[in-house]
Amino acid sequence: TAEPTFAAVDLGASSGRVVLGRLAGGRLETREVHRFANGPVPLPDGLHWDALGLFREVLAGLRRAGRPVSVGVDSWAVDYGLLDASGSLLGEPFHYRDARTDTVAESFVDTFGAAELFSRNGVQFLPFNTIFQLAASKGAALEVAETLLLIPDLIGYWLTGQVGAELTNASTTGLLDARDHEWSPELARAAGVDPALLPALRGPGEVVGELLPPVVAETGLTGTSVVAVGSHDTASAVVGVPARTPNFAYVCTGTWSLAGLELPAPVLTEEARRANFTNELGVDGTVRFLRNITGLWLLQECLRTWGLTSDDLPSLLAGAARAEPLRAVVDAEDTRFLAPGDMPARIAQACRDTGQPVPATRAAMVRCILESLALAHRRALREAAELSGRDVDVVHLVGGGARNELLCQFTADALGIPVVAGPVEATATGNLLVQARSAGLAGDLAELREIAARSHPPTRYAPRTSTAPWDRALRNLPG
Ligand code: LFR
Repeated sequence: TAEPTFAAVDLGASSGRVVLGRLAGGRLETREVHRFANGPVPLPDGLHWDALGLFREVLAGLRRAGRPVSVGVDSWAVDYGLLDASGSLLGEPFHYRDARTDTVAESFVDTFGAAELFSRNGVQFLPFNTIFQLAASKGAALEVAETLLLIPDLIGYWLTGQVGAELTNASTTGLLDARDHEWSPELARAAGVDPALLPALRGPGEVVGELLPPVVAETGLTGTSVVAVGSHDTASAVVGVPARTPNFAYVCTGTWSLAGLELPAPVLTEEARRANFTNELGVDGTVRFLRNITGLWLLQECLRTWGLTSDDLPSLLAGAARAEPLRAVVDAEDTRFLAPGDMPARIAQACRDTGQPVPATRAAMVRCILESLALAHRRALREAAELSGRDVDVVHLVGGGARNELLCQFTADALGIPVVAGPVEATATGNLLVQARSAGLAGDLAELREIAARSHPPTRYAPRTSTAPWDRALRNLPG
């Protein structure tokens, strides 16, 4: 048919995909045309991303994309590539799980002042924030670098030759001023870099540029432009939340769980800082007031340690469903779970440290992980509501975890309010909807969400139990 199509490139920390979408009858029809694995690559100088490999997969996906009007790129946040004066990439980008920021981040905060930093950038303390990665950089690359490009902007540059910094992702760096939404030269200098390294900002919906001739030759696409979307995957995922009422909270699940609220303005109070909340920018001037929770990374790393794959998940989850409830829980925000490694051993140690029984079987371990995530979702969402003075009557759980029935049910049970699950591909959905709007086919955020709701009828999980056992379990967690 004649409806225009759009292509979303969505790069997650464990997998990437290219998804086509078009609006038909007020619904977004989507089709995944390419999916590929992603993950950290250990090199002698630390953990990296295979950025060139990712770009090759992007091209392979676009080759199967038909004739899209535009392409939008989103990915995980904070990581970047450096370009020299001729536009060459100076080394493979570091992975945010690399250990080089471990001590630097804390000493940076001590010197600068935690309260001072938060009052300027409004960002949660995570050791891998771009500002700390830059402060931790050694090597010659930074000395000759002319331009820093966040991952989606790097892919955008390779597609079009145009440089820029998309706003939602820029807001995760810790280098953006939380009030005027401009780069902060003082923060850049504090991180030891020339503010000129940071390219001009651009907002979701703006045209990035046209495909370069080698890209056209490789993909066969002519007349396709690249459009900036909410290039932080979480920004796109929140656009794709099928909320129909204002008092909603969300949990964007995947490698991470991002649990919080959409607000019209940042919460920059001392209480919000102490509770380690972040104020990331969303599409249309919204603020994502949320906390990062380690997420399904806990499960992914267990599978890897056990030599299993996602094919083994259904039987593990069936076992977890039969395991004893709330025998042991861990703090899913503990930074000890950040680096790749033997996750079952770390979880066992965390249980010992808090005087709880160590999960004795794999099924018990999986149950412990899912209940710990549910508890962390509850804690973050209740605090978000309190700190912002918002009521929450429904939680939208989107992303990969939406197909995990136990995770959805436990989250509803722990919070005592309904969880509405889906879409699984909320990020690609939000990416595509912003492109469709840029082409003049949709209106405000509420309308985009209405389209999302019509397109992917979500599954509702009502709380089954009282929250009392969860209240008790919470006492086993530090803090
Ligand atoms: C989720 C996410 C989070 C960000 C983390 C690291 O994929 O983008 O929002 O804090 O990855 O970049």
